[in-house]
Amino acid sequence: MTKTRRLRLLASLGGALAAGAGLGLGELTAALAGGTSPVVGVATHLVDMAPGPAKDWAVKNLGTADKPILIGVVLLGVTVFALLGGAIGAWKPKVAVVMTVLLGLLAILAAATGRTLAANHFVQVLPGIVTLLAATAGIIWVLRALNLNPFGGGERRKAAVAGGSKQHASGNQLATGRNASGDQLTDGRDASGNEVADGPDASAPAGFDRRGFLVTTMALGAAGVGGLVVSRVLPNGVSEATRTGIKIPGPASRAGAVPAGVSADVAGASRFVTPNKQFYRVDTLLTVPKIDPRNWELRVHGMVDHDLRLSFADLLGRRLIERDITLTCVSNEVGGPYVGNARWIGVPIAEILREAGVQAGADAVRSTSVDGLTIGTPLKALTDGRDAIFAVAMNGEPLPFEHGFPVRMVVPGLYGYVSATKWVVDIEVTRFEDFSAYWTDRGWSVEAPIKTSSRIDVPKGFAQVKAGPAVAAGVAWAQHRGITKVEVQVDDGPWQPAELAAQDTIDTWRQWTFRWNATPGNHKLTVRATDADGQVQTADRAAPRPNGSSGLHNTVVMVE
Ligand SMILES: Nc1nc2c(c(=O)[nH]1)N[C@H]1C(S)=C(S)[C@@H](COP(=O)(O)O)O[C@H]1N2
Ligand SMILES: [Mo]
Repeated sequence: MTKTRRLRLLASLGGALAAGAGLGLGELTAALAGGTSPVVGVATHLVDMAPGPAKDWAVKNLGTADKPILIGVVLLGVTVFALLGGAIGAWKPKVAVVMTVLLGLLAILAAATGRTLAANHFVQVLPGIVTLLAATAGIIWVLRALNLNPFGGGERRKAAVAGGSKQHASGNQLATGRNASGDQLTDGRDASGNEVADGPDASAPAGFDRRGFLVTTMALGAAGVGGLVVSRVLPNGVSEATRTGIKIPGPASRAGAVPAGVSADVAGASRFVTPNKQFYRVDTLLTVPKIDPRNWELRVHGMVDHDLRLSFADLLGRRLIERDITLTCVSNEVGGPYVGNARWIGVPIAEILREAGVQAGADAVRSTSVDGLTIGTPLKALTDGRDAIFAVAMNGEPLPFEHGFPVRMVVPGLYGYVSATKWVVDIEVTRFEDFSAYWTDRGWSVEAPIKTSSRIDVPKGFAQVKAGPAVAAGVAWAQHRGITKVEVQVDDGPWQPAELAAQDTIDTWRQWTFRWNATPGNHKLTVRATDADGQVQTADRAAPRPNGSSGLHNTVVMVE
């Protein structure tokens, strides 16, 4: 390996370690003091900036895995940039420093312009500042250890060259233990007199402080890894024990007993109640907030007669209702998984709005999550008598962190992105013409009632089925209208009624089963639902954007 290549290699390694130290200490600061984690801050901007189709693709193809993947992409980007910066530094040390400063500035910028709400703006950007300072000090340290003085003006350079000859000796000393490669290094340096003549920054002085470099890189590595590890083990927000330890008072109004026969008794069919652990999750957050309910507060303001501030205890002290409500994501493709049904407990939103006194002319509620994300909901959907709630419990436990602990909105009949604000902290009564919300800024419709839909759960696509009597099963949903009919078509045959499981409420999905006589060969099963308004699910295909997918789900089975 030539001396120049070797130097470049060491410098790029040092560059990456300097950036790593910056990030590690930045993460540590974020964990200790709060503020925006540099990596998460930048990744969140990528989420927000991602063009609609890219985001749709990620939601569809990566699901929840898009979050770790995104973090990985940011880390990879930083690593490549820092390796490159270091390598350039072997030739132009100043540029390496500038590149490192830019990296730090990016972290600060991401924190300063992120949508996170922080009372203290300095704390918000503090992790970014630490990242900038630590990474910059790190790269300067690395360059110095390699005898590449980034601030090498005339005088300094002379000093460095002089230092270099001193190190020439030490290099040789080491070389005795290491033989040829040390010599190579010094030899190469002597031979590269040409380079020195090339320009002021090309002056890589002879020899370098091997030991110093080793110490530097080890210290930087330790800072990076240590910061990262400690930041991960430090308690972040309240614990799982605190969450599960919360006692939700018994609701004043119980949900009706789930009717016997709500489930399609077929293996592989969706269960009527989706267990929390299996409940789909869609949000833009890279780290799940773990809000301390003792610090949580809901602000109600805007076009109201009285502003309200409600604590979590205030909320639990109010009249609670328990309801079964099926949630659906607008991003769900025909036949997709982003639908789930749970038993919720919460406070009717209408009662809180009544207490605040909604003023004439308002037509919307703008809700804000702890991370600054906003959602716009038609005021009417919150006050027309349906069971729109500030939910505090899901399937018999306090809301899981992922699903909005300690409080989220749940509104029957509307897609989640216009109604189901998780980690909600602020409610503003307003007018649609006066604001735009997070998703509507990204090309989704302002209002979005759920489209009547149905899905085949079994058989799965291309399942092998024995000829003879066979059964298909699935779910259908048209929240707040209710499902009255489900039909299945075999190949191009007539639409035949499926058997409907009992209806729980019009706000929940409904299971169906279909018995048919399977004959050998490939067959296509197609399903369609009819809602209580008499609307038959449309066969017209539409993509999820801008207001929900449509079209009929089908599945092909192989009968033997
Ligand atoms: N704070 C916050 N709330 C949010 C979202 C979000 O990105 N951030 N996504 C919404 C969307 S698009 C849906 S479909 C539902 C999903 O709720 P779940 O993750 O509990 O299933 O939450 C809604 N609430
Ligand atoms: Mo959604």
